Amino acid sequence: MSMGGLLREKIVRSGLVHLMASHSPLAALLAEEAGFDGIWASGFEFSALLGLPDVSLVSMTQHLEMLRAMAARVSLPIVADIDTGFGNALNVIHAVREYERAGAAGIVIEDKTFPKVTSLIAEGRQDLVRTAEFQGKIKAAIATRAHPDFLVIARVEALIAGLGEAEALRRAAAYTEVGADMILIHSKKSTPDEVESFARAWSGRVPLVIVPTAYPAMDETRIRSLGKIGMVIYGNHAIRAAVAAMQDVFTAIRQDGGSANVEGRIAPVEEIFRLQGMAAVKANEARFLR
Ligand code: SPV
Ligand code: MG
Repeated sequence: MSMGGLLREKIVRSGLVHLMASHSPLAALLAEEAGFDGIWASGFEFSALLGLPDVSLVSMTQHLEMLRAMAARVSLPIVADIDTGFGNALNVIHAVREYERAGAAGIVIEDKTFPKVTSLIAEGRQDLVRTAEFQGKIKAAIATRAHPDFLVIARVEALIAGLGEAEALRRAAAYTEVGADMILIHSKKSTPDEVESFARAWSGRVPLVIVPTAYPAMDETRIRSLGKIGMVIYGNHAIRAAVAAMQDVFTAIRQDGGSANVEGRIAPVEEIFRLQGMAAVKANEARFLR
């Protein structure tokens, strides 16, 4: 079964799949071990990993290379965050070919203008493309995918842009009309109300995807109770966890003049060996190096 098929099957079987953002194969591996259903190849996380803002600076090639490296280390389906699709519908055609070949289960493409500005920033410049132009991008993605199970998820940024629920619903319906498999409705409100209201008003023709970063009160019980959401993405928790842990440990080492005090709260080196697959290295040494 294709990765897209695997993810679709999980959605049908459990009603709701949980994806964790990853910026590296190691993060993806940890998400897999923690029991997530899939990986979100987040543009925000990968930009942050490179020390860059999430404003269309990272190239498709750079992102693809990381996605391939992740796909080589985990067996979970990976949904690629391809931002605006790197240009117009012609760029989307190229991107879909490349991401599907790289092993992605699907893509999320957002209806902002290129270059985009990260969604959760306060007072960000959030310009959207015309609905018809974005429909063209969705159609291009669908016409290009080699396997019909490859998920084409349309991301509606109307709430992020402050255009209101009616415009968000209108765009979501227009994207579904041309074949989008799911609608990602994004919100940066600090409570779930905006997304819950959208979900209640949504026809339910295709399932919704949400990224409850700004409104963490939206837990899985609350998500399931709406009956319209098929995928939840924890959009930046890997990089935020990593940053908080590194800041804590780096500061302590400088303050304490050594690393003795942090030993108990960092992973033992044996744990890193395990994640790196050193057991297989040892077994192969015994088998082949004699
Ligand atoms: C990402 O993780 O890159 C996303 C989600 O697109 S957000 O940063 O909330 O826009
Ligand atoms: Mg993104």
